[in-house]
Amino acid sequence: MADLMVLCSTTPEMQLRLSGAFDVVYEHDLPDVPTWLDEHGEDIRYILTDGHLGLPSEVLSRVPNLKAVSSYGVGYDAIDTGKTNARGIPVSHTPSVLDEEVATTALLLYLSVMRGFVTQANHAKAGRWETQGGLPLTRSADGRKIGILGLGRIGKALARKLAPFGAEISYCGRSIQDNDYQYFTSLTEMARHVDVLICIAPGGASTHHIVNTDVMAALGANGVLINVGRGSVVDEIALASALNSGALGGAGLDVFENEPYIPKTLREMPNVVVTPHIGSATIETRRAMGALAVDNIVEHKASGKMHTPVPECIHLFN
Ligand code: NAP
Ligand code: 8YV
Repeated sequence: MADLMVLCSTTPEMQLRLSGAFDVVYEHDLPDVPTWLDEHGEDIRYILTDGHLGLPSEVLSRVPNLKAVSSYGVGYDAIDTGKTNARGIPVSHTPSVLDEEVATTALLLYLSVMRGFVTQANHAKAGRWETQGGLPLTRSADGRKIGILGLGRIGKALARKLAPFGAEISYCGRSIQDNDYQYFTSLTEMARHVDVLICIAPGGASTHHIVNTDVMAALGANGVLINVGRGSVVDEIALASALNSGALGGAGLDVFENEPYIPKTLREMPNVVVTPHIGSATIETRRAMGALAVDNIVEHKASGKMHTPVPECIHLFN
């Protein structure tokens, strides 16, 4: 009788530990999850998922005895914590262990867009340097004004990594913080002030499309937008239009509104660098995230506690 359902992909290390603590059923082994749950859902006590898959309502509604959910990732906008809280089910995620990796991804996108790195590399690899000569000059990534939307754990790691590039950092969020960076309450005002806007804010209703046409216009024709937070934060249609018209100078995107779909216009523009949601995707960081995701449900089974519950469900442990 399986007591743990795994919805997300897992590493061999995670599978080994899970099999020692639970009777595991993997979603990918089932021809049809809802049909299987209609028969066995009462036995499921734990679910392991990730930030992409979240907790589908057709799963949650079929597991009446669910005790806890562990998500293999820090962003949990795909999990309806209102619904899980209403049933007294705690949710955990994997904060902190991926900060440096995701910040490095943002930095790579920033440097790539400013220096036209992907276009330049493709030009050289395709042998076009010999036949067509060099490409136009690019823009320096040194000494720029950079605005961070979402100066949280990852945003702070990114600000630190930008310091050696002489970046002048400002940030926008719901609250002012105790640091030396310049704070903006208005995202449009910050966009007007900076050369580059880097988004590392969570998804969800409160951030949906907050990077809109006005924000892109404020960044301007030489402005650059980088998004490593969630695709839903940026109005993707407005972005394609701003880049097409030249109202915005360039973009570096790791996250998209309808992943894994990336609009063709964004894929084809030379001033846009796209990556397939690889912010945390290294062996080392996924190992740390996997260990924490497993620790959370193993601990819950042993003691009823979790190491890193999401803030919305902390009260369930009091
Ligand atoms: P965090 O420490 O909670 O930081 C989130 C920041 O966003 C905070 O500074 C918060 O500041 C700000 N924020 C939250 N809601 C906001 C709103 N409505 N308007 C403006 N700012 C808002 O989270 P984190 O660990 O740094 O992770 C941030 C996000 O990165 C995750 O939620 C996830 O979506 C994304 N992520 C992406 C990847 C990837 O592979 N690309 C990997 C990991 C994480 P205030 O509270 O002051 O508003
Ligand atoms: C992962 C992420 O790709 O942690 C997050 O919020 O977006 C990424 O680290 C995702 O959670 C799947 O594991």
